[in-house]
Amino acid sequence: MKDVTAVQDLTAKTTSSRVSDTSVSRRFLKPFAGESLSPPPMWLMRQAGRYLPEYRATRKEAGSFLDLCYNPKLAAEVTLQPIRRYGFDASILFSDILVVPDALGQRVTFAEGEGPRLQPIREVAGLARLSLSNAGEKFAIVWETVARLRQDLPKDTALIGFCGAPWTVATYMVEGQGSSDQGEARGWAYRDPAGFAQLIDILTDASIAYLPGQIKAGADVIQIFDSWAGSLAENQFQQWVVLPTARIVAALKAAHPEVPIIGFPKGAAAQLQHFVAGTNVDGVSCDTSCPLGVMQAVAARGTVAQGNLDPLLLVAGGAALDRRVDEILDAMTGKRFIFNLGHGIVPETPPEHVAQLVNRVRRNG
Ligand code: 1CP
Repeated sequence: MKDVTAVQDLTAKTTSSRVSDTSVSRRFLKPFAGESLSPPPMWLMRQAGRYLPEYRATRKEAGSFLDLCYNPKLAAEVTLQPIRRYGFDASILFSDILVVPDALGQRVTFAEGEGPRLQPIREVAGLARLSLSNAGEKFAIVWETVARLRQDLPKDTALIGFCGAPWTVATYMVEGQGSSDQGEARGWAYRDPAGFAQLIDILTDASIAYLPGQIKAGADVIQIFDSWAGSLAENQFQQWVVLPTARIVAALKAAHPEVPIIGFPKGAAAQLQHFVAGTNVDGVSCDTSCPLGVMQAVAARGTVAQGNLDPLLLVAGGAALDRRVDEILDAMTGKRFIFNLGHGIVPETPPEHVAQLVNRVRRNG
């Protein structure tokens, strides 16, 4: 508890950028107020990234990937790059879900051309390395990026803050890197559920300390990325995905009821209604395998559905891309819907295909 208070003190010191903004009506937020827009608001997961030459240049200037995440000026710059090119309705803070374990004391590195690397934590004794009381300094750097963005973004562009969901962040902390089946984390959760719950609780508390600082600095919406939710059995999904996410949502809603929260339980389309009911999120991001009928059903029950174009269609481009965009729009127009991909843009994506997509969604081409 003492840990959380220390970070909350820091949050209180963050200058609020929200106050001057309340009169601006951002179209991105309208589906959350029950309005369906045509064309729908749009943004793309990983809209800042290696597919853009200007990102590659800034990334080089910054040094390592985490140096970029912890440099408010350059992190804000790469956040703005896709907004300048494509005029998306929302921008997403440039950072990473692994900033949280790094801030807690489990140092993260990104080897060039490879994914993240962490010294794995495989049992309760390893949790002693983690401390929320020291995390505030790194969180504050991210909050500064958000505050800069709120100043520099066009006034009608929404700003999305985010964190990784406890389950997904835990998988990286336990594996020490990305993995195809999250086997080490699932194994620990079965072998020693009480010990694994301590890790999940630490991450839930950290998210509850981290996200309000993003909101106070100017984030209009929060997205919680649970990229590996789909690897869990039904009862494990309830315990490690639904309950911790519900605790984060309840804490944010108590302090900031006006800020919509989007969940992204990737790979869990069959549990989507259950996820929405159990967590109280305002929107769900739907992966590529989620049937449009499921997205329609979610939207019909009053939750915003976001998604779900295949990022590989954005590599392919051409008529196949146009056809699928039209199918998604035909299914979702008139509903509470935000156009997005089912997962992040891949580095091979030609930037002109993104322009083609934007024109198609906005019915300009
Ligand atoms: O420049 C580079 O080489 C790094 C590539 C990169 C980028 C652009 C990484 C490393 N992270 C990011 C940015 C990022 N990551 C954002 C920024 C905002 C935007 O969308 O534009 C966000 C929201 C994330 C979130 C994130 N990081 C997730 C959840 C979403 C998802 O993609 O599933 C995950 C799982 C990560 C971990 C991560 N960070 C980076 C990589 C390569 C990975 C995946 C590792 C693996 O293979 O498991």
